[in-house]
Amino acid sequence: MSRVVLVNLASLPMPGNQPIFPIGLRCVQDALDRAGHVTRLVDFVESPASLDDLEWLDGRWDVIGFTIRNIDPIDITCNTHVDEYIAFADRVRTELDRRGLDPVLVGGGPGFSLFGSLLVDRLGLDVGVIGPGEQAILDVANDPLSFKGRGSTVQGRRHCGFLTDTLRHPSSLMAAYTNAHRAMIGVETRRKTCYQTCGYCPYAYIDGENAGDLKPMEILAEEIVGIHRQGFRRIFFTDGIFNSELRYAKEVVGLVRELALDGLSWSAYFTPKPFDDEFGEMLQGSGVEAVVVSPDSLDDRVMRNLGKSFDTRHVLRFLERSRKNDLPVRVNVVFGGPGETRESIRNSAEFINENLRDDELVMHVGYRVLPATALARDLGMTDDQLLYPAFYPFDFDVFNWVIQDLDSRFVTPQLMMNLMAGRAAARKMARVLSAPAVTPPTGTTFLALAGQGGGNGCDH
Ligand code: B12
Ligand code: SF4
Repeated sequence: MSRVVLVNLASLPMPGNQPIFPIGLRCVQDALDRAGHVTRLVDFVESPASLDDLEWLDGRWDVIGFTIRNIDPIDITCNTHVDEYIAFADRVRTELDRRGLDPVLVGGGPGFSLFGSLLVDRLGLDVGVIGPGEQAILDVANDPLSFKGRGSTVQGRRHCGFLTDTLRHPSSLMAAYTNAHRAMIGVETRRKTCYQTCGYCPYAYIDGENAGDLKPMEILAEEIVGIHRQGFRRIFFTDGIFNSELRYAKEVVGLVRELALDGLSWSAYFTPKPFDDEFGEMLQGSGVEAVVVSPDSLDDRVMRNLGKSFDTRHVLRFLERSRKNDLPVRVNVVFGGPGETRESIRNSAEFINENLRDDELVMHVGYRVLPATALARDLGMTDDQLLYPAFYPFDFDVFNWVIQDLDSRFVTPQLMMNLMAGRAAARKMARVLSAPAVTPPTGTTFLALAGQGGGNGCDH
């Protein structure tokens, strides 16, 4: 039996951070608890004082686990969170030295997984876990000393408990997060890597090896009812794509409808394909708050460049079905992708002007390049160069073209804020030093963007 303290670094007060309920860390803690280890979860939203006094360090822990959810801030104009994580880890290590304590330090989480080796090094950790954490943390807890001083990462593995164990979160932690305005909690339904291959997306890498496990409906029902009982009214199903397996997605929607929990609403990332009439009809009245799709561009050539497995015809059909069933739709578009030109912006804007209602467009400019993606490979950039936000090179005129081409009804204060944030982030970035492996379309003056600052325009 080991003593393990788990620290939610996503709850640190940092510019551009809005902490959300730490479900990943709770999965890890639940696995440890069930195996008989002694655990404590430290969350600075739940107990802000723990940040100042670090009293939890006195617990004679064998293992300290840190979760890093986001590398990049929500606000594109804020700098990275990495410096705050490094400073906090330094502080913890200094305090441990002062107390003569030497537990094994472990890192994990989705943001951490993207830059595992770099972060092990920069945070001075003993070991980092890439992907699902339950089995790996059990390995560490079962024999902490064998992980001391490794300075490397291990790959997470499939966790069978996902199929059998109901997650029941502690009331005090739940209460800390239900207090937030319009609080939303994540719920996992599947452990399955997304089958699509969007060029900017690292999900397959983050999710790691998994057997495509689908959570049984009775366990999902217990989790949702428990969450509702503790006061949450909004849930987000955390799948890469909620409806990539339509049959299972229909079961989940059927379950939410059947539970009919008072005031409960939900959302998720959807794809326009597969999406049939029956699914559209089921969604109506299910409490779905937003059917979010991410074509990212509405120009077929750029969509192909991005690696999308559907085109504008599928988006049109999806919109028709949504209209028929009165579904609240959100369409994510990120201008400035590979091969974006004056003409492709015009095509996308035309599609938007003709087919979207005023409140349906969510728009950003600039693709944050992440490790283990096709964009990173195209640019030949190393993880080191990507740790501080770097954008895929795009023509700076994109900002003007978007304003020129979109109907004025879309040029809202929110859209202007996104554009200004994108511009501000872009200005802060330096020229890429190494010559990118991509050839920009002729006739465009590309600004090569990399270096400190910025953020990601796209979270899916
Ligand atoms: C669902 C989701 C959302 C939902 C969250 C809903 C909610 N209330 O929970 C919404 C849409 C709100 C969202 C928003 C954002 N997101 Co998001 N999101 C995701 C997504 C798809 C799944 C995350 C998830 O909950 N998974 C399920 C849980 C159970 O898994 P997990 O957290 O990964 O935990 C497992 C392991 O990581 C590991 N683990 C976790 N902690 C620890 C600790 C230790 C010690 C160990 C050993 C292991 C370990 O074990 C866990 C169990 O197996 C991921 C992509 C992905 N595939 O992971 C992006 C992702 C996490 N998001 C990301 C980003 C950037 C954002 C935003 C900043 C985007 C924006 N600009 O607005 C915001 C920030 C939100 C916030 N306030 O923090 C990035 C983070 C990396 C980065 N680039 O910084 C990701 C990775 C996507 C990407 N672009 O690559 N997001
Ligand atoms: S962006 Fe969405 S659809 Fe594309 S690969 Fe990633 S999870 Fe799959």
